Amino acid sequence: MHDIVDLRSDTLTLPTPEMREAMARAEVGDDVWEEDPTVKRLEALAAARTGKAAGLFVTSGTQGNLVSVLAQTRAGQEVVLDLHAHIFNSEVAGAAVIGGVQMRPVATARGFLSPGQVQEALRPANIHIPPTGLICLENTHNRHGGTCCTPEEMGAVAEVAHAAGVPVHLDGARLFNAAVALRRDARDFTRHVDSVTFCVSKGLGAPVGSLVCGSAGFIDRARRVRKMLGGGMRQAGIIAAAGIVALERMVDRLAEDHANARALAEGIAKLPGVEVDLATVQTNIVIFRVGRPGGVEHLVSGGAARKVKIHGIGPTSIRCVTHKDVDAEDIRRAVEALAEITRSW
Ligand code: TLP
Repeated sequence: MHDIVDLRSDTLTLPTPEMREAMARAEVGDDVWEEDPTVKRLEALAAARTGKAAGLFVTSGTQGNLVSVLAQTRAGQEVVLDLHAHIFNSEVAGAAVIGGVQMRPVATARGFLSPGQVQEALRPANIHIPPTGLICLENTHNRHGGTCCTPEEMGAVAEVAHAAGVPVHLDGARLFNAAVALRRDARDFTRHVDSVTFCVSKGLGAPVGSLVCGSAGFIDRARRVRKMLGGGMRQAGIIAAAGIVALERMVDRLAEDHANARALAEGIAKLPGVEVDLATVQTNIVIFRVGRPGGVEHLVSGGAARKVKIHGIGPTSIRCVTHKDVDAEDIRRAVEALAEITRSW
């Protein structure tokens, strides 16, 4: 039980005592010179966990995605992705600003492009038309409520892209949530893609950082792009040490977050004036709709007054994210707080 139940994001997780211990003890060097042994260990571990040849430690999921897009495209190309993809909506148009690529968003049912949609979006060779440079997938899908797609679904999409010579990037900020939820190895998902970003700073609890993984050639290019973006971090082993603990110790427990999200969603589903699609609650995110005008603000401020922090993500939607710093008792308190607010509607 915690004093404040903070459901705004899993990015709010605090490092564990074991992480702080590992950070204090970390052996470090200048990582731009590729001389930080702890960063190298984390990169090798990330590459192994995703079945790729090499890994690169980056500052954030946003930087990981940007580095991946820039390392695989050139200006004037088009990137095909879901309409609600984080890369399209929440990364400040970095790929367009810095990489000169055009985004081609496609509306999908659960956040996942189908093979047919990818086929349709691929551009023909024509002097007027921007060539397709990359397909981006997101698993789990944040804005669709933490939904997962299976490795087989990803494979079918990648097959279409690869047949056209187009690489595939996975924004796997919450890849391990998908792996735990579907009881599959992370490599089952990543074997279909050319590059992947995943975050150690979200549900896995590390204070900072994400990993980009792919072939050795891709990582060489990505390392150069990271430097261009100002992401050469010198004695970064201090933070990489926490990332190692995150990958070694914090993956399996994500199942608890998923159980808590389910309990939260079931509690919310019983409240008047709100609507939650329980089928989308597959991992640690619960998105629910509030029909009443001003209802989102009312719930967010009423929750805060009861020490339950939730996050409005639009005029009629609220997102709650479970994580290691929220337990089953906190979930009961959150449901009770929301019930109290909706009783007085
Ligand atoms: N998501 C954050 C916010 O930016 C919305 C959150 O609280 O969920 N891909 C996906 C799917 C993400 O959800 C996020 C972060 C990122 C990339 C970017 O990661 P960071 O925040 O490390 O740049």
